[in-house]
Amino acid sequence: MEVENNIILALDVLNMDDAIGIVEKVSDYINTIKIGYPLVLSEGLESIAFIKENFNCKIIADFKVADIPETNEKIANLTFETGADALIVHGFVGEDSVKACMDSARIYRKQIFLLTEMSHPGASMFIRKHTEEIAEMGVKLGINKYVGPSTKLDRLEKIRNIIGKKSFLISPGVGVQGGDPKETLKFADALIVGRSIYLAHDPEEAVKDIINRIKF
Ligand code: OMP
Repeated sequence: MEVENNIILALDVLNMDDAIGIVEKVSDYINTIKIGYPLVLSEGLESIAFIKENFNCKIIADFKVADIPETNEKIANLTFETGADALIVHGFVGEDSVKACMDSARIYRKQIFLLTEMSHPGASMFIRKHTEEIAEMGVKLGINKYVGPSTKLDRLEKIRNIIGKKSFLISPGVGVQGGDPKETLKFADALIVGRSIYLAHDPEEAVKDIINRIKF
């Protein structure tokens, strides 16, 4: 996955007008957009296809899929049918549930990202205790795309060490949640950024600012 400027836009807005307005402002710099529950539950699954077709970008569907294998398979199939290029899948549900999404991705020739640990404070209660095992399970299953937190760089480094240099690691938590873009890219291949861009007075300037912070 070639992520332009190493920045993935998390498009967590609640209507299509806002979504289109933001993407229009940043599309010269960003070619990969993450769409999740906020936009899809507001505007429908077809918002994925709409953004993809109108802006010629890659879409990562963030449904943090975490169900039994049979339900995971249905969720993954529906997501890939709508045109999403990749799907974020929770690892804590275990191998069979993750495999169901991998099987779907194989059939549709799409990708999955395995979520290893989360960026918010509450992640330390449960998921953190199993991060390494989740990443190890991903490696065993042959997964080469992962999500890990930019708010905890020691954890991100651990995840990188487990998944290896060749895996693709994307990292949310930059900006509002406290993660630093440049530091994060020491371990991650791309940043996931939402509010720092879509809530900015000038989203284009916000993206340019992150690009500058990464470079210098
Ligand atoms: P901002 O905090 O607004 O930049 O948004 C971060 C985005 O990344 C949101 O879409 C979150 O749902 C998502 N995210 C996290 O913030 N933390 C995680 O641990 C995982 C994700 C994710 O899977 O994308």
